Amino acid sequence: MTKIDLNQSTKEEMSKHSRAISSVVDAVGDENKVSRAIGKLKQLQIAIPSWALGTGGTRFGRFPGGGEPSSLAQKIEDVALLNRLNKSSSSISLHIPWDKAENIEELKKLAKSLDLSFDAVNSNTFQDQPNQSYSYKYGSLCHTDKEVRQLAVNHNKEVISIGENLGSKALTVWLADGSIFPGQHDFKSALNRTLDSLSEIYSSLPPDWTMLLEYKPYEPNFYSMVIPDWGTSYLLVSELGDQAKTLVDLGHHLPNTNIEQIVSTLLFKNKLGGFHFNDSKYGDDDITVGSLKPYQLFLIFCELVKGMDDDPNLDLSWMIDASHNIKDPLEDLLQSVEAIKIAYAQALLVDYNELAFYQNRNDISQCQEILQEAFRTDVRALVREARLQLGGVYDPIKSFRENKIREKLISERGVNSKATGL
Ligand SMILES: [Mn+2]
Repeated sequence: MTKIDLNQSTKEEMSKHSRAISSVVDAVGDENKVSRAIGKLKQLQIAIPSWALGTGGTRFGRFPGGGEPSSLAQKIEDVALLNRLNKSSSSISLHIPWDKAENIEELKKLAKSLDLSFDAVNSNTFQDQPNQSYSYKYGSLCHTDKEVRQLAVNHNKEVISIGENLGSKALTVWLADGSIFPGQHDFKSALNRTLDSLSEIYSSLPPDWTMLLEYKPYEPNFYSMVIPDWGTSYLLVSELGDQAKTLVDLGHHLPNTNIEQIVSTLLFKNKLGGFHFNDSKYGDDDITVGSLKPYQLFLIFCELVKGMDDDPNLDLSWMIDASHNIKDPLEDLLQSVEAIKIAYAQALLVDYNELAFYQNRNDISQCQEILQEAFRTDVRALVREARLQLGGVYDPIKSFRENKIREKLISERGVNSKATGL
């Protein structure tokens, strides 16, 4: 890997930064609250999925940029670069079989040398692999044919054992299973078969692992999905046991769904397992986190902050799940991580006792004032301070450009990319 040195922050940047910190302290009026927020921001690490490091695409086309990783080792190196810049991306989430590697010990060594760990492992039963004995054309865990279901179950078990070797602690399951036409599925039987298959996978879960179950209302199936919503995921994870939790992918909702309320309900029943962050206007658009609906992201984080305050042992899995069709993937990931941290910082500024006081008096205007006061506070200096304290850079995107990181990757890896995944 090319050695990349990063510029130090300039004097001007640092003095601008200290003025910005003072102005946040002024606006918040409580220095302890600000220090506490910086401390919490330093702890939040967001996993980077291996498939987000290359340029994505749509079913119509793909327009790759240069210097994309063409091996798992290069993907790990890219995550290490992100982490050097923002100090908040210290783990990578692998997707099997896209990231299946022969040389696991070497990859573990590489990750360790770069201070990275392996986050949740993701199974894939939404596409057929070369020479696969049965097809997932009509579904996987829900399939009418026992042999297809067994193939999908065994794949998930294999993903768990790969993850165990890597030091992962969670399996994420997203099922494309569903039907395209009315009458194609008997809903109850398809759900029942899915539960049976998931139970078999769950029984192979190591005792310190979590199974994260996603949901999605449509796509690739357009009439019905076997797990279309949080309620169905909740039903399944409740049946499975304590180690199974629901995973909320922000893009897996119909437009205008109140995601923060879903988060609160799952927290209430201790069934929230984690997040896939992205943003969307219509469906699973997978665009940069916070680029469209930053207020929604803030409201979600308000529920999370309350949940984490109620249960300090709450262990959630945080990952970006976005696709970058026309942006530099690394810049896009830096922007996404920054947006998550900004929303978290704003949510940390809310005084929830004060909010509860006004909620109990039904003083709705004051409730809105409290939330919007926090949302409208410019907290970027807090995010920056947390990053600088951890040894990250002043401005990740600026650093990425000034240090010509993409140009260096292109000269090392070439212009033509063989990146996998969407
Ligand atoms: Mn997802």
